[in-house]
Amino acid sequence: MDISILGIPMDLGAGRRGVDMGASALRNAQLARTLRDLGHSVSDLGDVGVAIPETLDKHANGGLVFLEPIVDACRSAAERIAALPETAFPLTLGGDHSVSMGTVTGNALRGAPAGQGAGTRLGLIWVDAHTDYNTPTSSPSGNIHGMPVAHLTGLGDPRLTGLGGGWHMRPEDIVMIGIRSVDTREREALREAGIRAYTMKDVDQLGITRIVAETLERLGGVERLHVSFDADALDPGVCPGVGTPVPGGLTYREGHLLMELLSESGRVTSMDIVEVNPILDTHNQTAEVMVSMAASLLGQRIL
Ligand code: NNH
Ligand code: MN
Ligand code: MN
Ligand code: MN
Repeated sequence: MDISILGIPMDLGAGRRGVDMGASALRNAQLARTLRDLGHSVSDLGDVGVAIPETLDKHANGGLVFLEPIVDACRSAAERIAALPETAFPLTLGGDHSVSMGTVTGNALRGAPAGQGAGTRLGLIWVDAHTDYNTPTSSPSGNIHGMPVAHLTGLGDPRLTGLGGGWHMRPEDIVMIGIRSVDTREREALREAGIRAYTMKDVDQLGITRIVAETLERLGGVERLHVSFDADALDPGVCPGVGTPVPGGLTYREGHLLMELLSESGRVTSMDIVEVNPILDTHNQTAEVMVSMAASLLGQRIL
């Protein structure tokens, strides 16, 4: 496979500083070399430009923290990804999870003639402790990293919902896995939208194998699948370097099994790794675990 790595070193959407260094930590954990050793051809496209928070007015947009610079970074990321050849596998490195408004949009628009809406349908597998389905009005924090999925489906601030030039995700093409922290008004909106979300209770009861089988069946009519992997989906004991740790997460093996089974399906065409915060980490453990997750999704096997 031709893997294209693109960094989006942004922490403007998170409540704590440091996830902007996540892309660097992942590169430092031998991401490219690990994937080359699996036989892939890997090119690192470098980083998208992101504004420095200290140079900005945090509340220039009322309750929406750092809105304009987040829109700018997401737009740059979407443009870079949309321009990649259809055969490339974009592997995007956050940054906080608001980057996914740009990466998912860019992947949805790949293969489409410029300015003419989406190419083939994209399914979204959101691996996260959180559902990230807040809107500016429902969010308790104002942090945009808690809002990307809502905006991808067209709910929220028009400057963020407009990134795809009128394209939006269909809620029925979204599946979430690893969920264990949902805000009150977010829960209502999520139910209304009909998004399938597998909580940690579901992981305990059904197991990853059944969840992946159901997910692939639900997304059966979708040509391409994007995996957006928030490091906080894994248990904080496995991935301590995250800004909003929630106990009771996916084990190391559950994370790998999820990636291995998705890999075997042969249907995943792009991936994000987000929310890796080296400032809060222990000896880059979180970046190393996330590199190993990417390796499992991209073909690494035990035997
Ligand atoms: N739900 C909270 C919020 O909207 C926390 C979101 N934090 C995340 N999401 N890390 O993945 O502020
Ligand atoms: Mn997230
Ligand atoms: Mn987040
Ligand atoms: Mn999260």
